[in-house]
Amino acid sequence: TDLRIGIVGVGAMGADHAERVARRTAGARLVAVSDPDTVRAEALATALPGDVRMIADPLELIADGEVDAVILASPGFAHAEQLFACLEHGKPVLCEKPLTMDAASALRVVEAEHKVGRSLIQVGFMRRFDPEYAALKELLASGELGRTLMLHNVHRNKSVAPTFRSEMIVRDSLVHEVDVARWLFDDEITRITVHAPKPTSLVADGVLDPQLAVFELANGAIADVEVFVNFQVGYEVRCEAVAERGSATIGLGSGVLTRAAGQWGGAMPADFRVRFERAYDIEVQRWVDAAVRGEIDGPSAWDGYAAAAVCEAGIESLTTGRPVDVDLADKRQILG
Ligand code: ISE
Repeated sequence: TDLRIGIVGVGAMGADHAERVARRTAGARLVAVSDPDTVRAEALATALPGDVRMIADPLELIADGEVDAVILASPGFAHAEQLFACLEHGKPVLCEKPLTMDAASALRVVEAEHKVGRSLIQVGFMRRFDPEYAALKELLASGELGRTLMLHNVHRNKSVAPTFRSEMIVRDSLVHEVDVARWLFDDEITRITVHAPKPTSLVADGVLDPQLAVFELANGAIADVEVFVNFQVGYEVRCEAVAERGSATIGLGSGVLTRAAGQWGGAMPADFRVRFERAYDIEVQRWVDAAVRGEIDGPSAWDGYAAAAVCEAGIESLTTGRPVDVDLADKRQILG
């Protein structure tokens, strides 16, 4: 029997996941959607195949007896309460990033899950499922290039909503590279510095876009990230890992690269739903398969917490201009 899934929040990402679950995830069935914009949710429920109910109240959807598992694609500020509800009802949940808005609330989520005694929370750091990132991880882990010394990352959006201010750029965009760095190095980030040049003239006063972040890892490695969410051209995510005996770059062109008439290049995707479509498909399929077994198969609540702790320090660095040490709880003390 199919895993019956309810989706909370059907904005861009939630609607994309709704399509995915309803049409192309094996062993899963979309049974309910929820959104403060009930008209939008109702329209989506009607348009999708199968019997999809619109349940206005997200907590009601989570508690619903017909919902076996939940995808949270609501805004970050709504996550904490909804995650606690999923834990209370013992429901597996794939939670889009950020896990919560700050380190303290994220740690409370980790502790509450630990009390339940089962891994119910997986965080939507989908890059880990992107075939290019996965190949990069495998190459680095093989040791073929020696020890990895540095990462250079570029993360650009075509544009974002005006509500996407400086802190959101850290918490909602840069957070992906926080996870990528922790994952590729299999280590924690101990210090972060976030610089900002004079902003692009295309954002409102006070918005620091682009930003340039530097992460220092416990093992002595360093990662830098340019994050620029109003790049205008298209969506672009690149990562170059520099190791002792070579470097490896991914994200150079997710389509056909042409060389002609003294130029080279190709098309650029408009946003992450296009660039990471395969990653999201794999992420959701593996989450569904694991949920049926009562497990998770991807970034854990701890990973979401660790990222929140780095982002919180990053926001402080962005405002002070100084490096900020990351205050991370002792994993063994929390999880035993
Ligand atoms: C968006 O919320 C995402 O999560 C995307 O993956 C990221 O690239 C983008 O910058 C965010 O706006």
